[in-house]
Amino acid sequence: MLDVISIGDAMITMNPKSRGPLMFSHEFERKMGGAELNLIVGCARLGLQPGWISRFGQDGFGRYILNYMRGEGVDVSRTKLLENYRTPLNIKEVLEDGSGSTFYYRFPSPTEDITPADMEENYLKQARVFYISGVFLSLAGKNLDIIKKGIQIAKKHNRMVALDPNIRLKLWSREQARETMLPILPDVDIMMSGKEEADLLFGEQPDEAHLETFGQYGISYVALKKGGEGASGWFSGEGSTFVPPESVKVVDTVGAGDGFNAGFLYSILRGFDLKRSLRFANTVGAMVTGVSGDNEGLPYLESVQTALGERQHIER
Ligand code: KDG
Repeated sequence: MLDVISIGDAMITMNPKSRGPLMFSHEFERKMGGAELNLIVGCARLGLQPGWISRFGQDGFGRYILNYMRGEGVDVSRTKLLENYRTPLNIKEVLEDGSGSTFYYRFPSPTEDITPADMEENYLKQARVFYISGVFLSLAGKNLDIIKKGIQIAKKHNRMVALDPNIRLKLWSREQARETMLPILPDVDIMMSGKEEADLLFGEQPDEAHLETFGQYGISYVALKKGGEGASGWFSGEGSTFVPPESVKVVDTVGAGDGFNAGFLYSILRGFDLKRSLRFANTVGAMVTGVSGDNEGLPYLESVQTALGERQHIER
């Protein structure tokens, strides 16, 4: 039995070793990223059993990602290395003030190889949650049919569907994101959205209004992520609440939302109430920001429990 299954691509991430314009960045650290990859690693580190449907180039980068994910305990039986593709790249620019940009070299994506037939009923029905990220939906129009098949199987077997809109405006427009995602919201059970993404979907409105809008789609568990400003949430039957941010020395915010999602899914699967779920998820997200890289800071369960004061840290 698996806890969470997700589908998406993976990228080798090149992080510049020094700050400044990309044109003058001569040395990079090779890391890896991808919203779904980060989520899957986050779930594994918390002790959930995740499975991943993906494709990589049959090259050293693809092998590195595959071996790493296998080492984290992810079920990689539905991933493939493909001879005709190269593993995508994500090259980062970090300016002196810490702001930055990301440059994708991710097309053709090896995930083009995935078709609805790869959404195997016998596999998907094993997981309690089918996790969808807007990133996979944005890579190709045809990915919507793949996701719809996954949703159909999940619903047939009474599994939960989770969504993070994860809107990347370098990959598609706000209108495309809305047209693609709004129709699937009635099938979503768990929504984890950044405040800015909710604004892109529904127009700018206060947190409470966003929570209510998601609730009107019949979504039972909602989190609205606000980064350094905390998070709001709503559980059907519990109402809404807000939790303040955790204090942390921020090194790199990329991947924090995926970490939050892993913590939120963990909390729902363990039956935590809304406040505890938001606090747990916020803590995981905050811990990601304390380490450079998109997923290196994803914590193991003991570290989260220690940070929450539920476990004592014994140094030696
Ligand atoms: O959520 C973090 C991801 O966005 C990052 O790891 C890679 O930019 C990325 C993407 O598009 O998946």
